[in-house]
Amino acid sequence: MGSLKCNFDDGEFLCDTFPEGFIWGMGTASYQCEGAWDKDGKGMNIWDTFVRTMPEKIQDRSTGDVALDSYHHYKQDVQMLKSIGANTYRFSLSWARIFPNGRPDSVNQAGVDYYNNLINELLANGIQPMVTLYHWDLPQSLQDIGGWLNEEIVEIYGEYARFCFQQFGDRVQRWTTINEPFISGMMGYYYCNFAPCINDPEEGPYKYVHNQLKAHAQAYRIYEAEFKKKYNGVVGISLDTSSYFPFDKNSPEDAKAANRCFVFRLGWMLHPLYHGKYPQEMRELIDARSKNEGREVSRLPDFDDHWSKKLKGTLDFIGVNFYNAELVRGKDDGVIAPEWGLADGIPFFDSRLPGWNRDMNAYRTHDMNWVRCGAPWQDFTPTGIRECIKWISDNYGNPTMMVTETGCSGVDDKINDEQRKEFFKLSINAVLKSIKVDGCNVVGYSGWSLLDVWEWMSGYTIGFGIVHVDKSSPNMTRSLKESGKYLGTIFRNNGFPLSK
Ligand code: GBH
Repeated sequence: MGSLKCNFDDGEFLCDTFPEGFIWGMGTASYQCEGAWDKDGKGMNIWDTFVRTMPEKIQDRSTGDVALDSYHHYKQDVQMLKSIGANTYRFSLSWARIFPNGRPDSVNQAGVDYYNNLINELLANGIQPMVTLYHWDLPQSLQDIGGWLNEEIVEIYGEYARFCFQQFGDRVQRWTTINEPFISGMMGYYYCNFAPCINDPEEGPYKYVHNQLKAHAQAYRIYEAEFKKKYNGVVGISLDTSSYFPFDKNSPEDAKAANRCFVFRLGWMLHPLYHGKYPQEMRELIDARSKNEGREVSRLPDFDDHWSKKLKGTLDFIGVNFYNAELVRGKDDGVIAPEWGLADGIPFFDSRLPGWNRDMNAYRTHDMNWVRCGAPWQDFTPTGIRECIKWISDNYGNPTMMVTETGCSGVDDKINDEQRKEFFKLSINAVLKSIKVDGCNVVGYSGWSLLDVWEWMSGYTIGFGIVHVDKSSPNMTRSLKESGKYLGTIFRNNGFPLSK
């Protein structure tokens, strides 16, 4: 194994290795890679429905029906992981493949077998499975009763989680309950470009996240009471965030506004999971606005005593998903770049939109000089992850964290993906500094994504993979990109040791 040459030229690159036992991996999600949407008894989920009822919402009108057909080619995926020296694979379970109607009475043995086979194949190759229970593909029959806005979902999700712990818990040590409540809530209920596409921008995301937090706690408590002693695994959640920097470094107002963005993005979830209630700053701002709007009840719900207690202390680790840095102003003085990150023509980051965006009273923009990645919403800001990790550490007592996603979008993704290679180099070095310089407790790094998976509303127009998949070849041939080869060197070296 050749060592990486450390580059001292910029005086900033840190040559050092990660703590022993560091977790290295890459991730995928069921709907984005499995395909086999109607095979072997799988039930419909909200994405199966969405791509059929609103095909125009997907940029290239593609679907995840076949995707990369990991359902039939998972062994190739495992070999790719092995070839880069990964010790972990982060993947999600398709709820409707396990319970076609969302509930235990409908259990589909073929679905359970598929995940058993995948898990066993991983372990046979020295790779630990890390399972996401929910990465956005809700069974359609649960959406039919109101989905995440119906409180009943909390119990039902708990039953699903219990079943998965029972079936796979003897071999799966690391679980995340839910992937990115913020993104899925905002895209599904605010911008309406994700399933289930229900337009309720002012209240929808708040209700959605509220029930997801309860569902998380429900699953955590079930694991704690029924499985922890036996299996001694860990349960966390994956939270998405941008890094928020003050636009003007000398402006205390901008600094406060940047902090408020972190509170609204991460504190929204972390405060209930640590303290049993939403952050005070959020509470006050949203309560006041709701009142001004003539509402009798705040748009931000509340937890009763029972739930407050149940929520508190339900994180063994925090999964951090990071894609973007943003600059924040305390005042709207016209510096917002209106063309930035368009979602259906609506600037995704526009702080003037109602609901969450406006509630937080901060004006977000980017630097026009930043290099861009492939997706219109992504600037090339890999080192920004350090800021997020530090914010969590400073505000929640330096908890155990793991990077569960970060990556670089590309267009016409090539085997020779120089920008992505550079992204991972700088990103992983930033995480190394989080540990070695900032003293943060980061135990692992799982990049996004293993394969060029189907990218939701962008279809196949952009990719994040370190593995290219030839979708026209009969066995969906996987080949490692340059970024993947490079990651392999980092993984095997456990970082960036000084070259001898
Ligand atoms: C993650 O989402 C997901 O967990 C993962 O499934 C996904 O493949 C990956 O990131 C890459 O997107 O076009 O302006 O509406 C979080 C990140 C979701 C953020 C899509 C940007 C589109 C912004 N992204 N979103 S916009």
